[in-house]
Amino acid sequence: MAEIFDKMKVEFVDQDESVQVIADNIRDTGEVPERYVKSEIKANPVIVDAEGYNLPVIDMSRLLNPEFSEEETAKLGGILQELLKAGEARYKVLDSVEFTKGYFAAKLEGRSIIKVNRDCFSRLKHIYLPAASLPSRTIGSLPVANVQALAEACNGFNDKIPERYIRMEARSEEVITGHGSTLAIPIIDLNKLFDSQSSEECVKLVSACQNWGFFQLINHGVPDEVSENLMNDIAEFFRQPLEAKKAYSQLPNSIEGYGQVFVASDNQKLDWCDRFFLHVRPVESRDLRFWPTNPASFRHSVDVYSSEVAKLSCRLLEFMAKGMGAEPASLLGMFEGQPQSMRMNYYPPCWQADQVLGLSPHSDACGLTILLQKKDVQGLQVKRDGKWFAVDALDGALIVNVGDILEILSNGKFRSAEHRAVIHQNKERISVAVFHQPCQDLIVGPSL
Ligand SMILES: O=C(O)CCC(=O)C(=O)O
Repeated sequence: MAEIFDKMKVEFVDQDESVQVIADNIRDTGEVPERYVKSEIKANPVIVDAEGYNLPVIDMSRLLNPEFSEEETAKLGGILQELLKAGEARYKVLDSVEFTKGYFAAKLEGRSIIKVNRDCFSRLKHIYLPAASLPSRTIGSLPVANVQALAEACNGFNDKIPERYIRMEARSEEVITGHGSTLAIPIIDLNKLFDSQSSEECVKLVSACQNWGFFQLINHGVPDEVSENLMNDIAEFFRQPLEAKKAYSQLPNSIEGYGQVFVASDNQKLDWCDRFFLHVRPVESRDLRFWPTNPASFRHSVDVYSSEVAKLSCRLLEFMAKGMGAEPASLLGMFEGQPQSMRMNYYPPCWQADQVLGLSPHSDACGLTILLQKKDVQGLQVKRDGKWFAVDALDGALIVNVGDILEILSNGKFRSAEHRAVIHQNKERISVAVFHQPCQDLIVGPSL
């Protein structure tokens, strides 16, 4: 061993004086020795005390406190997602035909195309939606029985519900109900969003879009009277005799008008629901053949409600753009002209309510949906972490959800959640979904 050390020679070359001594010299001479000058420091300026820039703060005591834990966990989840997300888009190129086929195929199997894409194609980058191939313009539905008439015919214990309506999954999947004060999906207050002093509501909005893809909106500015008029007119329309409603029946290869949607085969399971679908905006897209004249105020009520909700959707998109880290003007530009359609859903009661489904699980193909429902009868369920959560809608609140297009634009930061509707045993339920689509002929891909 000693021999090895004998052969080693350690030489200290160019040894500096201690840095403390050098610092003293610099103070005296003002000169920094060349070896200590690092030009990359100047080339990469460091931002100090930039206004508005802060590392996110997670409060451990809130995480542990049951009262705040959900909110703080959501915040933490958002931060982790941000970190994981950096890098390439999660969405691959899909042409419109593939998207349309995929949307309907997934829908028919009770799934959502975006979910299928999340699972199967890890890099869905763009979806091109040329005007001619918007799903609702090209895909019709096979005619099936009118559900309202069917429900009237089999409303007793001895009446058998036709097999095509029996949905075992309605009972077999876990449903979380009775959330008490938490009401399952978050509540967002539009007034607070506008209050520039309060960033808390914006954090809540982002967390709702990330974790649920759904929220209830209060103080939304749509006058109660406007919503009530619409709901009353829709209820009156559905109360008319079947023949009167059939005057507005869908035509082949279209889902506009009165009827059912997404029925593509004779042995497919069916929803316990009749629907009435209209293209509402831009105004030139309206096909008045489908716009009822009875009740007399129907057209006016749809028009007024649609314009209130269009304004609201712009406000929300602006906040959502900020929340997803995008330029509000660029996101709003994609929704310019406000393509908007309205689906009015009529769910008759069913004495075997736990064996039928009002609306199969799906996510919405649009950017943003705003849902109004008739007071007192709940039925919407939202999927999160493999479980269904029953939504207890607050009186007067609107329910807002992120659609597939916003999920893609946000590169997966916001979630387009699967949802479905269940049936009440002895009360009818009416809901009105207003879908906000991006402009036609637009290539949609992650904007982040
Ligand atoms: O009726 C509901 O609660 C849900 C309606 C819906 O999801 C739809 O029309 O797409």
